[in-house]
Amino acid sequence: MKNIRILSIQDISCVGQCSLTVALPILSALGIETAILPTALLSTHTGGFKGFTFLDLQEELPKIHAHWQKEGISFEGVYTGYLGSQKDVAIALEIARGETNKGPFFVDPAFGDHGSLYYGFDETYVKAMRSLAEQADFLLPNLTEAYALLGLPYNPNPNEDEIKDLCSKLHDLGAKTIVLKGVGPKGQTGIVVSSNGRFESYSHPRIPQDFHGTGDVFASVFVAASLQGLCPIEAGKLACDFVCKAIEATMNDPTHTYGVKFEPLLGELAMQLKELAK
Ligand code: PXL
Repeated sequence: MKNIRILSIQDISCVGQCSLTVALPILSALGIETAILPTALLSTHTGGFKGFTFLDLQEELPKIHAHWQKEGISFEGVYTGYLGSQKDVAIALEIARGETNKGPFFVDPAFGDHGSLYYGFDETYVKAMRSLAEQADFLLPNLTEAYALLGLPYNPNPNEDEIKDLCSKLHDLGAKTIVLKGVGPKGQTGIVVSSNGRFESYSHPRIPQDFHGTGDVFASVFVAASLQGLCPIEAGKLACDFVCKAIEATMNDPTHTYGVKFEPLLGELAMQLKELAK
């Protein structure tokens, strides 16, 4: 497995198994050294908990970046997720498309699901996120985010032609490879990968239970597997299957409703990726 250093720009939700508390263990287990740029500090994620705290770290970000530039620190990829504010998005873009990033730019828009935006986000944030999507080498939206990025009404069940059209419009924005999540035939869910005129898909039976942070688990596995040399559909399959296993490991535990219990599965995932990346 390759020894690679990337930067992940996301919030820290102290409790809740999402964003950096998911990205760090997964990327590390899969052999990727992961530097972080935390955009905000929250007591928990914003879904399912009441009265969470939120400290915006945006004043700190340019100072951290300036220090890295002075030290000549750079990365072999940048992966962004939930950021928090429009200003964070602008800074993330500057870093991802400047000298600090020598590798691919992975963008998980991470601003909505099931046809709605996450708490605290509005059209202005979506518009800012569009500027990241335009520059993405890999864009990983769910259906909600894909439609919102394009300013189109949400359709939870697009047919194949509509999915192709959606991907083509996202390419028109500028995104190179698109991994559209949450699509599949009836009773199934999965991904569609659209890249260089090729269109591939993967689906599996849909588990009828939702957990927070599964998008972050998917993105983290996808980023690591891609950097370890897997093609997008193979990286996507690995990520889909891992999310399913993590959901299955969590769904019978009524005390664990905030995220998925992915940690005990990381050893097996690392071995799987090592085999696939040979
Ligand atoms: O999993 C995405 C995510 C990340 N960070 C925070 C969130 C969410 C989703 O709700 O609230 C703070």
